[in-house]
Amino acid sequence: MLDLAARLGAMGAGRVEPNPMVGCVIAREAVESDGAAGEPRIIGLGHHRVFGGPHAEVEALADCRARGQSPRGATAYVTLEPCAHTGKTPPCCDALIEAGVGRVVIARRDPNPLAAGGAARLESAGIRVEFTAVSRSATRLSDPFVKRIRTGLPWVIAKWAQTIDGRIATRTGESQWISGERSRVLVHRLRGRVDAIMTGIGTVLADDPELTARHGVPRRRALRVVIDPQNRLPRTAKVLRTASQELPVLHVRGAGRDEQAGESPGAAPGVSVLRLPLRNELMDLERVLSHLATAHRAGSVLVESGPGLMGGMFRQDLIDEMHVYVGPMIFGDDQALPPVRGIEVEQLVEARRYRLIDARRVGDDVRSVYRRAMPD
Ligand code: AOF
Ligand code: ZN
Repeated sequence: MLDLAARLGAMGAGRVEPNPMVGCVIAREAVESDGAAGEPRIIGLGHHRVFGGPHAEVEALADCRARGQSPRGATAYVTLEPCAHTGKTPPCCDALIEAGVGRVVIARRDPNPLAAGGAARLESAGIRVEFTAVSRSATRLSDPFVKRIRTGLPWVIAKWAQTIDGRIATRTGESQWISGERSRVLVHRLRGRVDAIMTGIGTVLADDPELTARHGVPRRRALRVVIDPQNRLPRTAKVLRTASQELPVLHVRGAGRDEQAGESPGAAPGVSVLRLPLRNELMDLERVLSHLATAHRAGSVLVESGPGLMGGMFRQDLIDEMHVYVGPMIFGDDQALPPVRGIEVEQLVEARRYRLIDARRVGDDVRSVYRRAMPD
């Protein structure tokens, strides 16, 4: 039931953030004629659809009623602890209490101090409450939200396409296309769900990408961010030429000796410049992320870059999730570009480790999704 709730909740991706994706299933435990517990029967489904809209629990209760079913005595399975606060909507725990549900099964506690406490309130109303980690997908669904509440940083997804032997471009920098068309459609969809898309100056100089979502209707418009410590971004770059109020660009560059750190409007409409002090010619990437969170309310950032910036992100341990596309080809050239560079590893114990969340075939490619393990 929680797996199903997680699948429902995930449908809110790109529409609900910075609030959590949340799914809810209401089911009634059937009792067989001999008194034994039968298969639970689903009587209501709901998920948080849009930022500011009704929460998952309220949607699921409404679905019960629309089906002519009473939630009285039934079990609500929710991916996140029902809220106890009046935010943009009234508290979900009160809605569940009023509806008379008998039991609430929850995948994760709400880390948001403003909304937490729902479980205790349900219990004091006589409802049985169980927390469980049995459904990994239900627990993981709120990882981005939990990270933001705990650290103030956005959820960071790295994406790249590589050959079977792990290269993202030939020695001359050619990379179009290692992955197939269907993979690229998925990437455009992902671009349409994040708040910022970040790349490095190397990629801009080599590929001149536009970094926009060009498949279907994007759910949100990402701020395009170019990390350019030495201020080499040419005026003619496509990211700048396509910049507008609706499709903004943030040019992040090193602050000169007597320049102040901070963001200011750039030369063209839709372009702003963030100046940050460099340390050994390098940018403090965590500072960029926290700037994106505070000044641009970014809850999610997609990094699509070459090995240099990617290496910096991994070195500073800033990547939460990876989407790796493997196209069916081999270069066998050690001068070809790797996805990540600049980290020294002598022994396996030093390797950064991730969990495989999903692997699937996409046309002739394989897409693997990895995540860093999150503390509960
Ligand atoms: C959601 N959707 O399904 C649940 C949430 O500002 P509000 O009123 O929408 O409340 C947002 C908070 O409510 C959020 O930070 C989280 O702590 C809690 N639960 N939020 O957006 C939901 N169940
Ligand atoms: Zn709620």
